Amino acid sequence: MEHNILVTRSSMPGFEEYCEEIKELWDSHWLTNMGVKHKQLQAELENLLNVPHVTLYTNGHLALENVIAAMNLPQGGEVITTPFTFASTTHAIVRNGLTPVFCDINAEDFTIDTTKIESLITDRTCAIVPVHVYGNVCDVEEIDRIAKKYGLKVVYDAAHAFGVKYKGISTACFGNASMFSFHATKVFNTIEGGAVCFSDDALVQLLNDMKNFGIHGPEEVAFVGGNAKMNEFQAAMGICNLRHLDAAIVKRKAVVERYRSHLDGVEGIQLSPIQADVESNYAYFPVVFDEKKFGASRNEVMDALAENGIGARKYFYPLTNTFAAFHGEFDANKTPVALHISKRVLTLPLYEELALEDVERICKVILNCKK
Ligand code: T4K
Repeated sequence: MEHNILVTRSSMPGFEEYCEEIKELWDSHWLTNMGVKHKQLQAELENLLNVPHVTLYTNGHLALENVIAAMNLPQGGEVITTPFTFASTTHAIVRNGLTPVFCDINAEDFTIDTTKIESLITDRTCAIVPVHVYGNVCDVEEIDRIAKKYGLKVVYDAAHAFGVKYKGISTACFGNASMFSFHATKVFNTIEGGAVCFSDDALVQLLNDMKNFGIHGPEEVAFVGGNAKMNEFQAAMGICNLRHLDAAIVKRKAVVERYRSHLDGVEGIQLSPIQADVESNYAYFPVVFDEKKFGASRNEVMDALAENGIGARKYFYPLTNTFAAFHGEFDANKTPVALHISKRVLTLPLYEELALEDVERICKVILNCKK
């Protein structure tokens, strides 16, 4: 019986390395509330990403919720975003009392279709929340042009795009702010965790207060904030994992190249493009199946993989604009490309330790489905 393969597997440092990193926490008894590890990781990330400011969070979702709140948008304002994403993106908008307006994605790299943004702008539009889905970089130049023309804020959901560069610039540097997820399933993890990256100095204190109950000083609580601080154990994990990030990306690249060598050019299979001017982090490996040409549907391929102990996932199906949570408020037919892709996409296993022989095994099962 061959071993099971899950869709991903957390990158972890050596046990000894992590123990060494957390040793001083036993001496200091300082476990959270922006301690030394938190500050160290923040400084390392500012340096690595070449961005003026990084604020660390207990998870990516709260990072996104907080930074959207920090944009000071009008209650009920409209925020243009895409439905082809994890629940977090849409929820962060709605939980801020804002209204998501869903823009379609483009069929090539699955990011927001910038040719469709302007027709969605009304006098209530206040922001755009695009998603660098799978680590594919959005058309940041066009988004910047539109935002400037209409006076809109831009907050990128860059949950998948840590370590990705466009024209040599980190994805941390675009828009008013970018959010990264450091969840266990991401290219770089702090167990759970997240960050907001930005250049506006005025946001530093605001974001720090927001993630700490609105406490502005020892005797001043300036507003009703929540609690979203990254703790010292998370930060220590990040410090360790950062040392191995480059090596992890090299291994992921080899996995992706092996997948491409088998699946690229197969009739009925569409792969994510290799984007021009982009340094990838090889975060996800989505495959879109055209049943008519391939001879098997996405669901049939997924079932065949499952029968062979291989856990592929439907990231991202269903679309967020179809969630029961929204009681039919949105019409997914207005985002037809996203709807089409979400019914056909399958994300294959990808992590740094995935053996190339396992990639061979996965591709064999997929290609055996072809009729
Ligand atoms: N925006 C976007 C676009 C996102 O994709 C996400 C998160 C966010 C925002 C919010 O960021 P966070 O608040 O999560 O930091 C996973 C992740 O939980 C989630 O972080 C991620 N996106 C989403 C795309 O995927 P599930 O429900 O698919 O995870 P789960 O538990 O099924 O795990 C998937 C596989 O990962 C498992 O089969 C094995 C492996 N795994 C999982 C865990 C929990 C590990 O190897 N170690 C682990 O600790 O959501």
